[in-house]
Amino acid sequence: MALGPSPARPSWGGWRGASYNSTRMSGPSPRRLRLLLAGLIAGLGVLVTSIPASANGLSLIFPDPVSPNGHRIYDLYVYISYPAIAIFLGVEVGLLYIILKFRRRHAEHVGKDIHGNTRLEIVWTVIPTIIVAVIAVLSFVELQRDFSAEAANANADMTVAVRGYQFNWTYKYQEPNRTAFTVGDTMVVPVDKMVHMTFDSDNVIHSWWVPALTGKTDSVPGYTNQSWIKIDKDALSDCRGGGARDTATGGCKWHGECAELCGAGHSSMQIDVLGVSQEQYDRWAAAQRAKPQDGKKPPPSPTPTPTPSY
Ligand SMILES: [Cu+2]
Repeated sequence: MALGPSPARPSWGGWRGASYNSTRMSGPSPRRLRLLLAGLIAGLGVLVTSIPASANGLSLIFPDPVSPNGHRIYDLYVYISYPAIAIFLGVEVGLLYIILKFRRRHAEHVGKDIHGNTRLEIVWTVIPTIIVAVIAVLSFVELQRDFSAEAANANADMTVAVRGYQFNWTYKYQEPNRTAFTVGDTMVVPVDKMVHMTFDSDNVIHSWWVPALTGKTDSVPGYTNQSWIKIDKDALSDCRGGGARDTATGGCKWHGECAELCGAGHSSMQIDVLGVSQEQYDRWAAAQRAKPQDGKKPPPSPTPTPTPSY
């Protein structure tokens, strides 16, 4: 079968032509961009307002701290986060403004080249460097203040040695002139007492974190990290900071989790700290001392069966 002459292939300029190019260059209409911007802002608003409502203490916003070092970490979080949010919004709004204002309106339009503008390049290098340096200094000061051995040991009323296992925690209580004892499950401490804490691990790296009390502290095999807590006395009145009332003791229980992925049972490494009055604590500690201490590992918490992903 004879094929006729193939139709002439339209040239770029002819087939799509000027009308295509002008449509393409003009981009979305300002109305559509305004709608997009409104949608973005609304979405961001919903996200931000829904964060504090998250249950189970799993919130992107820190709970109200109930220990002085928790307060300082909270303050540091605010000092860093609020300017970061302001910078983020400033950059995004500036970006949208520039996209709208300086968009390519005509196919022939060639924008001004700003490559090689030394002054501009110095400014956008120096400003972020200063910001990162300020964050580093503030963070380092806080680490020295609350996580150094000296700070953690200062005026300690008692020491609790926290040890991570796969997948559980134990707490060894050491008080001056008292018999030491070890418990698993809940860590019980008297409020308004300086509790020095040490952290190590039996196996892999874990991280002990109760956001209302103190920062994440890694428990590392063969190495001892240190921190401390001193739960505010008046925190027992309202269990603030996401605490739950413990009806048996009248104390408050603050919740946390292992913050270092440590194996298949990582999600089961929950943490509970029960703050009680000194009298309640003395009663509880006497009962623990009366129990036989066999020095064994705690029973492992249930380990989820790893399921292969396909
Ligand atoms: Cu862990």
